[in-house]
Amino acid sequence: GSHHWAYSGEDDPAHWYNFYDLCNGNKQSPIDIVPSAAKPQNFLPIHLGNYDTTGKSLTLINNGHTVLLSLPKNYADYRMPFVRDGGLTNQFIFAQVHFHWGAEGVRGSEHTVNNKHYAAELHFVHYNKKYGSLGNATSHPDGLAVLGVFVELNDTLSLRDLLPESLSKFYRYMGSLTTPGCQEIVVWTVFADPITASEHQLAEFRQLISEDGDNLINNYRPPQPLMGRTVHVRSA
Ligand code: SG4
Ligand code: ZN
Repeated sequence: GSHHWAYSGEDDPAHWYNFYDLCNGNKQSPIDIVPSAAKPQNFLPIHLGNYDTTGKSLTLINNGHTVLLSLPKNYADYRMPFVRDGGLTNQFIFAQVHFHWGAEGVRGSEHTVNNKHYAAELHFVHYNKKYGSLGNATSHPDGLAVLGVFVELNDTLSLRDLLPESLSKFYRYMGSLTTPGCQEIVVWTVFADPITASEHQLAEFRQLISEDGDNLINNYRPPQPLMGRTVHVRSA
């Protein structure tokens, strides 16, 4: 589908299902994470490959819904960043990282913890290697692995700090894309430890303009019902 969707107004998240059926499914994302209800599990540590190979070749674009950082199309296969282990069933290849943020620092994350919002949330989107591309992977229930990272306000940030210092504690559940068409194809990993950003840095994001010509703010979907799903937690 290609019907207009937005985070406020007539096409806000409460109305996405009118044009995107799947947004009304039983395994939607994001969710509210309740740590005391999460089931402890002995996942292997998350293994990130090629995450330290960067370059001047990273592109940052505003696509009207978010800011998206990706690698060039001709990036060599052997250098592609990937994630495996951590309870994932296969190797998942990096596709892009994007952001969700609020108008103020008290909201902006998509996932919440005990109903607490962080100021922003990063999503590292990866596709299952066996499907060859992001496009192919989005029609399979084991198509994507997204790593979610909370952003807390503070005063220092270097780009290396886009991932938390410790990856050892994370939540794991089966969910969906958090934007239309809301396909239920994502194994979600949400790290417990946040990274930090300054109010000034988030102010830069809030200057961006959305597809509709408004300020690009509050581009997060509210938590969706668990509908009996189990949230697992790894803590080393
Ligand atoms: C954002 O709208 C990105 O622009 C989309 O990326 C992304 O879709 C979508 O969010 C949903 O991703 O981690 N929040 S999420 O569930 O990655 C995909 C693109 O359209 C398929 C490239
Ligand atoms: Zn996202």
